[in-house]
Amino acid sequence: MKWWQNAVVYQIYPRSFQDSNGDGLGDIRGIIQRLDYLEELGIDAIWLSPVYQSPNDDNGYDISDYQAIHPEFGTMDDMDELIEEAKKRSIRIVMDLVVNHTSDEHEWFKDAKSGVNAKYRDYYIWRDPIDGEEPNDLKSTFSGSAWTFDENSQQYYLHLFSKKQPDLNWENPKMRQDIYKMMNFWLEKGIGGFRMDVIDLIGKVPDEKITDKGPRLHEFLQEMNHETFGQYDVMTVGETWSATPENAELFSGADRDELSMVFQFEHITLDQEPESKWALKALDLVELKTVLSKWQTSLSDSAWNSLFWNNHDTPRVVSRWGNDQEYRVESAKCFAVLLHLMKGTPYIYQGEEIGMTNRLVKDISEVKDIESINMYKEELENGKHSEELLNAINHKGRDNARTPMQWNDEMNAGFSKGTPWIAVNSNHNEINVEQAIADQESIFYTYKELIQYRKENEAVVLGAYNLLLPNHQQVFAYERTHKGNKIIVAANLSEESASIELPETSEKASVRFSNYDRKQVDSTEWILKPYECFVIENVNQ
Ligand code: TEU
Ligand code: CA
Repeated sequence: MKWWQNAVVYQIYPRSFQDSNGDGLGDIRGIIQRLDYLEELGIDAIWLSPVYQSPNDDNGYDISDYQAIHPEFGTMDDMDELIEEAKKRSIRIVMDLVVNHTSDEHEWFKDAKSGVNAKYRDYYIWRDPIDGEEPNDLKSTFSGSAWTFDENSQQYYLHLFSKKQPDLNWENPKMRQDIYKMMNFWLEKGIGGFRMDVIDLIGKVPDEKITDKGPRLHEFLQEMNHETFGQYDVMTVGETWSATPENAELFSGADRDELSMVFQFEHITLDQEPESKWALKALDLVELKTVLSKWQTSLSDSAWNSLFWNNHDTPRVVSRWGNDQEYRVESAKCFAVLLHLMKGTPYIYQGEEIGMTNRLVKDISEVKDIESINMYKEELENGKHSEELLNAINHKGRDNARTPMQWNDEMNAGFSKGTPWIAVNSNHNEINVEQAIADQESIFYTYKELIQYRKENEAVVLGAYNLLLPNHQQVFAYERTHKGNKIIVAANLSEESASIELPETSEKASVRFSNYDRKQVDSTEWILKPYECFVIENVNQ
């Protein structure tokens, strides 16, 4: 078994985690100060969102120097100390690799823009206008065309994200070798691996409007593996919005020499219409159970699942699919138990472990995220009303995940002694780490116990998964079986009580992780309270 198969990964969005010097921005020294907290939680690795040199057009996902630390986050010495201090606590640092695009302020692009014969011109994707227009109707994820005209050379360049994030040309072998050199610079520092930003886009064929699943994608990933991380005992996780169980085998099969695992997003898109995430649709629990169960059962033993509800791009799950008012604690524990007892590597997004919630905005002036701001502008011009757009942003905007980590009930939730770059959620008085640590019944201790449980129970890591009650509209229940040892996991994801039937259990069966006061297993007819979850162990001992 690889270390990352029974590991739990904690994602830090550094800008919002802990500010150590009072400038209102989280930083690396702030993370070092909080390593004891993460050791207490029991996580094995930190996925660190970008801390590199960047103009912050997309909060660091627009990199202008891959081998320099943004001064707002600190110095390379701070980064080396973070890797060292984390290692002392058996925590690996997994860096964010953003190589589908650079910033337009990267030296390569500054050179490329200087003219058609520039040394780095072909590191990017340039095309002549067609009939005086963009080469085709490829769209940017951040609204508008994916092509921007460069007056100087009278050509368009491609950017699937903001115009300050020009796409790299992966057809260029010299460009690829420069990326591999950079990756080896980081691997030689002893990092634990890479999370790879939109990595399924590097095989794009723009002239045929192919963006994901391009013809050379797996060739590039195998080359990258052989030239860099394949020589280390590290973890790689690809962000692949196009993943299906079929291609996940190609990305993560043990014999593929590609990645350890991928983030698939099929469950994340269940509460939207096909056209966009902003077109809201109510989640259908049966669909959620079907999709997640498909991923649990269709990957072969040689491939591997990642498991997540949240990241820095998604609204917070307790607000999105739970109940962040009356049943906030109960529903947050339901999502923790459901995710952490599945097969795969679980990811915890900062604040998820204390049940942090979305933060509502009343006006677009409060919004920081380029994706939301560009959508608002574009849709306003298309005649949509501001209230409808703000409602969509309050449901799906990425700022929901980026409000500062809530450490205590003091000013700015203990995140910063200065003015935070983004408003702190006013519920930090009740929802914060200090309160959670002091309360044995807090969500924090459910996460801590689940992380420990994974380490002690091979059934959680390797057990076969089987969905129970597939058509129940309120209850998500499944069983895991390994070498005759079976556990049953059940959660009522509704505000009404729910009655279910469960398989016969042995005398020795016992209840674990109950978020109410359920103590024993006493029948096959169960009535679950609103947002009640529990695990039954020794089901058939
Ligand atoms: O996200 C890829 C991406 O497409 C998301 O931005 C998604 O489309 C959007 O959030 C709707 O859910 C990665 C990074 O995670 C994101 O933060 C960056 O903005 C993006 O790539 C560009 O680097
Ligand atoms: Ca700071």
